[in-house]
Amino acid sequence: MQKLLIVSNRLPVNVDTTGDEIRIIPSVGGLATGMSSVSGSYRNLWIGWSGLTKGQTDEKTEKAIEKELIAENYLPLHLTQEDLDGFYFGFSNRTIWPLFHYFTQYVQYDDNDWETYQRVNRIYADAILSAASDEDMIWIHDYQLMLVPQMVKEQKPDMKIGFFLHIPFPSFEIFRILPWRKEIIEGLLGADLLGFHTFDYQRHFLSTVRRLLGLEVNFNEITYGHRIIKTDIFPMGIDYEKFHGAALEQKARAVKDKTKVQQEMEKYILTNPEIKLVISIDRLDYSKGIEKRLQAIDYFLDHNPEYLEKITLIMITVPSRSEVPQYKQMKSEVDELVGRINGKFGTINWTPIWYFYRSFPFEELVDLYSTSDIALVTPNRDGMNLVAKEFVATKTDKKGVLILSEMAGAAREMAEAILVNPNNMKELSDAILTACEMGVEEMILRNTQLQDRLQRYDVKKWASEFLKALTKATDNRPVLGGTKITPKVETEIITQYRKADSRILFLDYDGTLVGFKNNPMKASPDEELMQTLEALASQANTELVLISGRDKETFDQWFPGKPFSMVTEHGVWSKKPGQEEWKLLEYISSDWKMLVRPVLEFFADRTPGTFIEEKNYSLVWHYRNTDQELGLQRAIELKDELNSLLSNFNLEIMEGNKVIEVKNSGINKGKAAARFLRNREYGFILAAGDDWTDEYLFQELPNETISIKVGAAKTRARYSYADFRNMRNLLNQLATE
Ligand code: GDG
Repeated sequence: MQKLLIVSNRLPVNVDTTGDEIRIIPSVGGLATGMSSVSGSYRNLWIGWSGLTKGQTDEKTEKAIEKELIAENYLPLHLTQEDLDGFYFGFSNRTIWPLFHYFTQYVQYDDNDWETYQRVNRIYADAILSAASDEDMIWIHDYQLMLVPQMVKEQKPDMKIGFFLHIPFPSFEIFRILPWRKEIIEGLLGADLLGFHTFDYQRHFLSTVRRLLGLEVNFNEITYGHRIIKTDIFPMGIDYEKFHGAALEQKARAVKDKTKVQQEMEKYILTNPEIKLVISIDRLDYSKGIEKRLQAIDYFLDHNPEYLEKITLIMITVPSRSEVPQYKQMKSEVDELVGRINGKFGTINWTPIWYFYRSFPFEELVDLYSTSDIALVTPNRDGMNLVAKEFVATKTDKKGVLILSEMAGAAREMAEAILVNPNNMKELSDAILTACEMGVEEMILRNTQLQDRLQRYDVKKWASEFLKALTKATDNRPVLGGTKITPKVETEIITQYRKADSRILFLDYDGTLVGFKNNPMKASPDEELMQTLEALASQANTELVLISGRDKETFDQWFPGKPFSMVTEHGVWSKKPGQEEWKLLEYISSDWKMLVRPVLEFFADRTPGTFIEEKNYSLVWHYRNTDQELGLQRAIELKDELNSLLSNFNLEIMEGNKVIEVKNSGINKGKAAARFLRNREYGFILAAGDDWTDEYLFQELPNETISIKVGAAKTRARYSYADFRNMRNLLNQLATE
């Protein structure tokens, strides 16, 4: 049976070693529920930190804990206090968490933390590699483990790897601040499927990939070397039945069987029948907007004195990451604010805020939700926010109002809530007033729709949808271009080459033999390449043809008197070894340039970083050096404009790698190459190219040609390589006959 490996920072269990026996207590978070719901189809294994640090217990106990955990399908990782400090409290929670929640003022850049983050991510990756086989599915969770996908993919390219980010992915303008931004993105791109809560996070991620790595993105797919990586939106749901069911069951209980919290609340309501209970539950975290929420209550009471003694905020803040300085500071700020408001408005009979700094057991949590009239969920930023969803799920009579921040991912699906900007004090206060005065009919209408959706798309559905998408993304892994050249295929090509009595190689230049440079003139051949080309061309019965879109002047400058043929401007000119002059292969006119040049100039002028290159028979607009998104957008506009302008001319608009070239039609590399094959038989023909213009070459040459596409894209070529380095490696091998 196929295994599903779930990997998260922490295992969803608490290990209790205080008694005589080791007790494994499962924590009942949403993730664990979602995972257990899909476990029927797989053999599950959950990998994560056990919650105990190395040395916290003696070795014997550590072994015993490990045994117990493994028996329950948990693979515990052993982290030291130092690991945790750098990896968890450090890089994860002092760098990534504030950055991804737009708290740039809190972001700490610490090389040691980064080192530890990499080292600990490696521990997780190694655990996966040791526990999984090729056909298994790996689902990695969250911001603590962003390097793990790539670390695993490197070793096991066929493993099916999914990654889900539980927190927001920030806009590129924020993300680019990070010194290790490339490493993080490359780490994530090891996954086959990347999941986000909302469209915005996905959009930010794709834009980052495009801008930072210049990768091709089509809709929600990223082309990365030979691979296509999918991204998609999976808004995490809750265990609806569990919350709704518990609320129903607890309500039906006799008073004496109710929880203590419930009994107290009911007593309070009895003596204060007009009271509105407002619930607020979060981890104590600056992203949750707790201070602003308190200020809004202050503002509300100031401006709506009729609600004095008629509204109570039950505020639960759950201790969290108390080793991170900002959390400590926030704790004292919240303590002080609560004290001030209670001191300012409180009476003998009434305390405006009931404040708890601890967590509550599940049953009490459900009672707090279901008995409150209003939930105030106003984070500054929140990946999703499950509290908002849980509150609605417990409203078995559909009475209750959710006030929800627009900045929570949940707001995207919960339009029937009162949506607020958490920074707008007046709006927040007005929302509290609206909630207090909302009629029952309207509440029922809103909650019916909200509940329908929560019930349909619950956490089980979330988990199964993700896994379905991961299976789909990996089962028919799209093969881009031709067959990937494996070492075995490479050996076969080399053998064929050595056996052949006459051979010809057609090689494109830019992107095929050298990488792209911001300035095309800087892409001149290096020493090593020159030696390879000369060595190949000097072999007996071997013809080498450089076939490029470059102009002849550049090639003359770079390759003076070299022993190989050159074809320039996509087939307009050709020059054989030993010849002094270039030969015009096709007679053509370039009168059309007068018309096209001003259009290209107009685009170059309003797109910073782009420029025009003029060749004898073509004009080229280069947009590699501009902002990736702007460049693509302008390229679409330009093609549009040229198409309408040129319909009466015999011209062609060619899209190359970050270039748009206008040239006379009917001239192409394929036609030029075919001339070399006239009147001659070759036992071995190889053609390699990286862009669209090389497709003519692949199309025109005989079927037995070893055609190689360099880079990933649709192609007619038989084979493909990830990049120019692989191509050079093959040529080097051919050259050392
Ligand atoms: C991250 C993202 C995203 C809270 N107090 C008690 C208690 N809780 C439970 C709630 C809820 C969970 O904790 C909190 O989940 P949130 O979604 O609100 O927030 P984060 O912890 O920040 O989670 C977030 C989430 O991941 C999932 O992807 O939504 O945006 O930041 O389930 O019920 N549970 C109990 N007692 C408490 O006192 N029993």
